[in-house]
Amino acid sequence: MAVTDIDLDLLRELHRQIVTIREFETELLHASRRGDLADATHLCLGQEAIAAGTMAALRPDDLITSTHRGHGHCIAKGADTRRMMAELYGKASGYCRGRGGSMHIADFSLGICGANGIVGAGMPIANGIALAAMLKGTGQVCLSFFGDGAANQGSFHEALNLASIWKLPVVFVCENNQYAVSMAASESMAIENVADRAAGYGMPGVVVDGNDVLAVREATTAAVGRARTGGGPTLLECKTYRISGHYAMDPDRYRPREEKQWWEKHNDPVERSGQLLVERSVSADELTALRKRIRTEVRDAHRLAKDDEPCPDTIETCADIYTPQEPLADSGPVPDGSPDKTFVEALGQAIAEEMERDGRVVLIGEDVGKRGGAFQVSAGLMERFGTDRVRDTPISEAAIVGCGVGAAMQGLRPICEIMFSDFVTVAMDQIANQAAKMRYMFGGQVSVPLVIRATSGCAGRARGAQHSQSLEAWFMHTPGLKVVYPSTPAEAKGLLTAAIRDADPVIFLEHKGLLQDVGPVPEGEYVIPLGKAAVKREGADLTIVSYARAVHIALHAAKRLEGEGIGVEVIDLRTLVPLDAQTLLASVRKTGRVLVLTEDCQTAGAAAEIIATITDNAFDALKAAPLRITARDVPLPYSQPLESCALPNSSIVADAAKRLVQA
Ligand SMILES: Cc1ncc(C[n+]2csc(CCOP(=O)(O)OP(=O)(O)O)c2C)c(N)n1
Repeated sequence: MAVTDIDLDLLRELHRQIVTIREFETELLHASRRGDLADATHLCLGQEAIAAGTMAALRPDDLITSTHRGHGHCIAKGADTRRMMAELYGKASGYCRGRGGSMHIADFSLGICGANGIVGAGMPIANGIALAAMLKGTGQVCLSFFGDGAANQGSFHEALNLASIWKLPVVFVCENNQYAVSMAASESMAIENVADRAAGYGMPGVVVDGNDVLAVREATTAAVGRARTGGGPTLLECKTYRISGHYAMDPDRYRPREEKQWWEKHNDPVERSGQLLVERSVSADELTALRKRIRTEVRDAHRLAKDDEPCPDTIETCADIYTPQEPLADSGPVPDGSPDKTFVEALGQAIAEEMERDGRVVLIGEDVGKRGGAFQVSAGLMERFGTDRVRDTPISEAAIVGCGVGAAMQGLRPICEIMFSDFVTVAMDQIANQAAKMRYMFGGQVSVPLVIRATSGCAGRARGAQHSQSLEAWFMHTPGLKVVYPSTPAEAKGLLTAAIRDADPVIFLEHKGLLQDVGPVPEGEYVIPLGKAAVKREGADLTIVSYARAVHIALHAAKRLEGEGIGVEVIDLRTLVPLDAQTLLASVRKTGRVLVLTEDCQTAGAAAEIIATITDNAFDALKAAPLRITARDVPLPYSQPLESCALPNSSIVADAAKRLVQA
């Protein structure tokens, strides 16, 4: 399209945005050089036209995920530079109340669904955002920005594939500034263009001059139009160059000086967009005045943020990790006459009832649909609720969980199934860096009501080290997650129902050794609020604290000890985060002796944390040092005798309990 055909006001606006980004980033560069700013400030100098050009193709309610180099995206999407500056200075009036900083600016009211400090992480999340838009029928499109370096991350490949097969309304925008820190794109890829990879995922790949704002706008308009009308994703590669170092204080010795100078002198987006206005008879004086005005505005914003805005109150240090919510009503004991069900059936019932009750609940995972889940938990749900809400995925754990994160942020209630908890390793960034941190990092702007279900523990079926591990301690160690691990079919139903209704990310572990257990399960709505332990057996001499299958080992040992005149109280924690310290400590105060039993291994494990809670709060009540019986610190072996030797059993527990009572 010829420049004469473009609305002059639009050209002015594009140039204004480009200049604003340039002035903002230049101001930050100077502030960093003076030592005023954190050095993890990544500037997008030289890349401004991509932000302005892409955003000009969007509706105001369209959405974006951004990167560590995301100031320009935020400004072009309408963010307030004063609040951005305040965030960069860690001030209370910043976008994330000082908790996010340069790499985590978000404004959900403007559709800025978060910049991201993890290279490549935004793309799976964008899929979830787009999925929510698609299922809600809003017509929104999500742009997901990333760099040439990020195109070598697994998350890129998983996300593009999933977006393509699900025809999600997303546009993947690669800002190819030709370097990932010091590594040139030509060294990190064996092909010329990132966009060439689109062919492998069955979507259009488009290369555009990223310093030509109108070309960027035109290409984005086409891609957005395609996405909005059900045509699916596009990979849009904008070729550009960052004219500053990787971060503000980067000495940047790895790029030829002449190369930098060429881009600065001959391909500067500010000059080029200004030239478009000159061609439309806008005077040089007007452009100079505009730049001066913007510079003053940016400097005022900077001064205000640095000198005048207050820091957050330290009382806020631990705010917004979890979402404040009304406590759920406890359905109470299992009614007499409740029909017997397996653990698997109880889980399936909880999901089905919640899907029936709440149209926002969707199930995502490998084989969850046609096959009914690896363990048959979701059998029949695809037929009942349709393929929109029960979604089979490729084997792409990071894409599955990332999709859940994005969809949850946009108001769905996704349940992501990971077949075996051992496989969460592949999705751990999305769990620990994204789901767990979003709410806090973005200053409480957003909640992530996501359930990640995974079978866990050892079923005694010789599944070996990569299908048997107990990984609850990893999740307990991650602020922002809740961790649930039930021991009976009824509790599986009640707790999963509560997990799905919870506003925060919940890791819901299903012990493989319990899946075929049978027990009474209430019909209809049945809720056990998270964070409530159960006293499974009362006793006066010793408390055994446990959860999941180990509870049954504890009960077995307790029964044996009863014959020997030892009264054992068994506490089933049911939820590890939040931990019901009240029930735990009340029992310890009553018996004065405690044994913590887990199938988790010992070092830095769940048992250590539970014991620390006891000694921190009830040391005075203890008649003997607390004891822990755990799995040995080994990857679980395959051979049956070895596997048994690695795990606790009721004889070991009973013997230890006797010693403890006699101590
Ligand atoms: C998963 C991950 N690995 C490494 C880093 C450190 N890191 C931050 S930015 C960056 C380079 C990213 O390059 P690219 O994707 O091309 O974006 P650019 O910085 O060029 O905008 C690296 C390696 C990170 N933040 N996250």
